[in-house]
Amino acid sequence: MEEIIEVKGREILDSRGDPTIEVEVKTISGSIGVACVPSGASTGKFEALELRDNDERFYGKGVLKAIKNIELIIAPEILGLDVLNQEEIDRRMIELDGTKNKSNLGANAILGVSLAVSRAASHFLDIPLYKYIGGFFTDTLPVPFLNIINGGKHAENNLDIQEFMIVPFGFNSFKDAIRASSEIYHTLKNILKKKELTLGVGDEGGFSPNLENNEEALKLIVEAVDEANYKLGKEIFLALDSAASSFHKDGKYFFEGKEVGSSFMIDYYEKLIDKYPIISLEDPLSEDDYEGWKDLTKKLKDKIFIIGDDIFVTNKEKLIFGIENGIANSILIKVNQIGTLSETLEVIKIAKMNGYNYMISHRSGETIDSYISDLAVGTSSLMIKAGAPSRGERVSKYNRLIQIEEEVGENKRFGSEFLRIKR
Ligand code: 2PG
Ligand code: MG
Repeated sequence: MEEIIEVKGREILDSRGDPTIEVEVKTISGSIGVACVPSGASTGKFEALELRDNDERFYGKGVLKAIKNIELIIAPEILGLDVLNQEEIDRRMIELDGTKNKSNLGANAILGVSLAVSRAASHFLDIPLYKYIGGFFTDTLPVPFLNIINGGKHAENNLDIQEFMIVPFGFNSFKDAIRASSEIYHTLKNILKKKELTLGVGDEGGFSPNLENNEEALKLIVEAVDEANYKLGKEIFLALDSAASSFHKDGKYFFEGKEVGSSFMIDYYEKLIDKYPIISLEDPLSEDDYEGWKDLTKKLKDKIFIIGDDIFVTNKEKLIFGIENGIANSILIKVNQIGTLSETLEVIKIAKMNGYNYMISHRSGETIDSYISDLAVGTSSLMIKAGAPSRGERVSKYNRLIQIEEEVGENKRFGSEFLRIKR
């Protein structure tokens, strides 16, 4: 038993310069856990609610109400509880809030406390966070998905698809995978420069040029991989997050200047994956387009990871609905979509039990907190995405994984699960 004696919240800035919450939890013998809350831009309709002040400060984006909820409502309820009892603490916060989407206290308030509690617990036990989450034998590093060209709501350019990622899994270690990614990123920069395209970046650190169409982004990446002397389809694969809800309205997709239906989009993706070594499609269709998702899943489920983000919002009921209806074969995991560590772990367990893969993910608005890196190792996740190999709030995640790899030792299993996928 290790009593919680203090819970404090403070308003800090995230990578977009908007306010977010940092929480500090202290225990009786002096262990401290600090955690920061991320924030999305292309958010799913059914995500847990991020409580904002909506007043004149920060153009309405202040989080003082959520901090007040932490200090005046949550703290009195959990002071004196055992910091090691994560489930009980999370359950109490969920009950205190009393709503389905945490709109009363704010999912940002609840999540900050939940994550900080787990960190304080790991410090008290003097073990790394990934071991606290996953047990003593967790030792597998996830394959990183690095978003090197940004579009959609994350950039001011004309690309409809939000994320164009490289997936370096043909390497012996995480460290080597990151080295390759960084070299490709810099080669891509040179290519853009030569073509007199902008070198400006989007929210996740990837370049954000205006291009003729979405496929051009893939062509540029292919060129960069080649010029950096890596083997496409062997060492480096590709992945997309379309975030398709953001270009879908009234049952239609507004894609590359045309108004099209889901069958057009499915054809488009089928052609792309025939042409390029694409290993996953995230949110290829809108969160409302269930029939389209079923169709696409039937056609592509044995070839690639089909990852549900906005359609599942890290929510148990939504995932179960998806499993029962043949929607996707993988789920994106974002802690702030659901709001507590315990519920996040429960969703991952359901995915595992049903043969769904899962990818741990950052948000487009981040801080330097690398919690998700420990979460990925702690849950033995095959995959993590944390943006480009550039900018502090992105590289903090990759750098933490480099540290963890050093601790657990390089591991032959790095990326090996991917090899099971037939292409
Ligand atoms: C996504 C995420 C993270 P956002 O769509 O997967 O890349 O973006 O945080 O804006 O929802
Ligand atoms: Mg997404």
